[in-house]
Amino acid sequence: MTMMISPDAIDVARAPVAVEEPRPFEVTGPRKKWLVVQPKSNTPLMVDSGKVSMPLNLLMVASMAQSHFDVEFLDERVGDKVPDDLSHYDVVALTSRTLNATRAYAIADQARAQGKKVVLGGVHPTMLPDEAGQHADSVIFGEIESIYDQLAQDIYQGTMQPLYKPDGSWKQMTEMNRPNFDLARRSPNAKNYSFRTPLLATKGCPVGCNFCCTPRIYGKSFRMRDSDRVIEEMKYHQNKAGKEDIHISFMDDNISFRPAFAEELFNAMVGLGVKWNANISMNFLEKSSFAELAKASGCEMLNVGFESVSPDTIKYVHKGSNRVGRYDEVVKNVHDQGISIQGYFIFGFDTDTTASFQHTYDFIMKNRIEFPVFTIATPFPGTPWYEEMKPRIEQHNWDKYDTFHYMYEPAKIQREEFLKNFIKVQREVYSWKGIWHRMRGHKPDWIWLVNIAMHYFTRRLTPETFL
Ligand code: B12
Ligand code: SF4
Repeated sequence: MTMMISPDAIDVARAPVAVEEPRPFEVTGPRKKWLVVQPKSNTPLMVDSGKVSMPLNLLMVASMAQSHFDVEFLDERVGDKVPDDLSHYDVVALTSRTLNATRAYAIADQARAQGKKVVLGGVHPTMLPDEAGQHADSVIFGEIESIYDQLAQDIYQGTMQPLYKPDGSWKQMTEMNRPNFDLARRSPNAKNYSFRTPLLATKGCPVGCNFCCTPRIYGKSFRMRDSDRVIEEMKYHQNKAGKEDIHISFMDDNISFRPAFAEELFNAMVGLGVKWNANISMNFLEKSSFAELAKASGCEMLNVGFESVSPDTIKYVHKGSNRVGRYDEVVKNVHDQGISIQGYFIFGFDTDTTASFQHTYDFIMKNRIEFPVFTIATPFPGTPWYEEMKPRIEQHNWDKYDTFHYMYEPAKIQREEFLKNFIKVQREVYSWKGIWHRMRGHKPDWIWLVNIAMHYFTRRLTPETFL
């Protein structure tokens, strides 16, 4: 029996449990070959261009598959090409978010036309397994770790099932091994990966925002690795890079959800010499001591989902972790430690009015947010919010589900007015004057470069960009 945890058994999950493990499945004949692909989206915007982050989710899939299969890894976003002739492979395994689902399906159809077995996983197939099932032999719900043994065995025995879905429980993260980054690094296009090393310490976020896929996939579960395993992984990457000063990007949904774990991990990182950034819940930053510990452990930037400066909108999206009245204090706590903020702001909820743009602009300028990101409210398929908004949604092409396209008309702003203001707020925040106001005194680093790139990008925006 594989060790599984139920969502409510979080603390138990970290304790050693003595169970009799089954003999792992062993390959007796020739090893089958997997082609593992990260498809590039067809979105016209910046999302998949420039330096991209190494896809940790797919590397975990590929690393796991290596125990039973020969694996080749391709990432279309860096310039790797999927061959027309797939005769070399037995299985084509693809990951997909909504914005690259169309491309993932095209590759899947190509593979199946050549008689290959296709496995589809990732957020979009998880949210829409029936749709994905039309292009795949097997769809994986959630993560590969929780169903891998069965999948590997079924592929060899020719008994692949249409859907692999753990029955309400997920595998412990304490068993998670370090993914094999060499699978991606050996690509001739690997120079197009960002210098940041993706790493995972926890998974899940039970906050329950209605626009987010995470609670729909992982429910109320929040799992943690052993902090010493995370530190070991950081040291491995330091050794590999031949220097201490590496940049880690945590891929966690919300690294601070269990404060005691975050504190344990960050304390263990003090003195290690890494720099890091992570998604984090604002309520945790209301205490100045957390920002102090984050700084001591090497934090250079926190990714904060402010989402909106309107309490009505925060209520509308069910983001219980955000208290608008505490925003200024949270920013101050972070900035007092010299940590930068990548702040996410969403426009287009039914609670928004034209004034929301001005209020957001005022907040950003007053608090000198270094790296503001503006997106358009996007109901992702599979969320209850999508079902609610469905009759009003104007975009039915998955390529446009990149959070930069106009999805529906908000209740209190008409389309023209919305797009005009959406462009205006971005242009003003990223005008030379706006950049100088927010960034003066900030050391010369890549965040300056992002601001300069955003200046030129925002000059090119027109209402049509978002349609
Ligand atoms: C970290 C993160 C990012 C990082 C990604 C870095 C990277 N290296 O991948 C950054 C900041 C760059 C990013 C960008 C964006 N993101 Co993001 N991101 C996340 C986040 C918080 C975690 C993803 C992650 O890597 N988790 C860690 C991995 C190890 O866990 P996992 O994803 O569960 O992976 C397992 C399964 O997915 C499964 N699996 C995955 N693929 C496959 C394939 C096969 C064959 C199999 C068998 C299994 C399998 O096994 C994996 C291993 O355990 C998710 C939330 C979430 N929980 O999904 C949002 C999320 C994926 N992002 C989202 C969005 C919208 C975006 C952006 C469009 C935002 C924007 N406007 O810029 C861009 C799109 C970028 C792109 N080209 O895809 C949405 C996607 C919604 C959707 N339906 O598509 C999510 C779900 C958040 C949300 N709002 O709900 N993101
Ligand atoms: S806090 Fe972030 S990760 Fe958690 S449910 Fe809300 S949007 Fe998703």
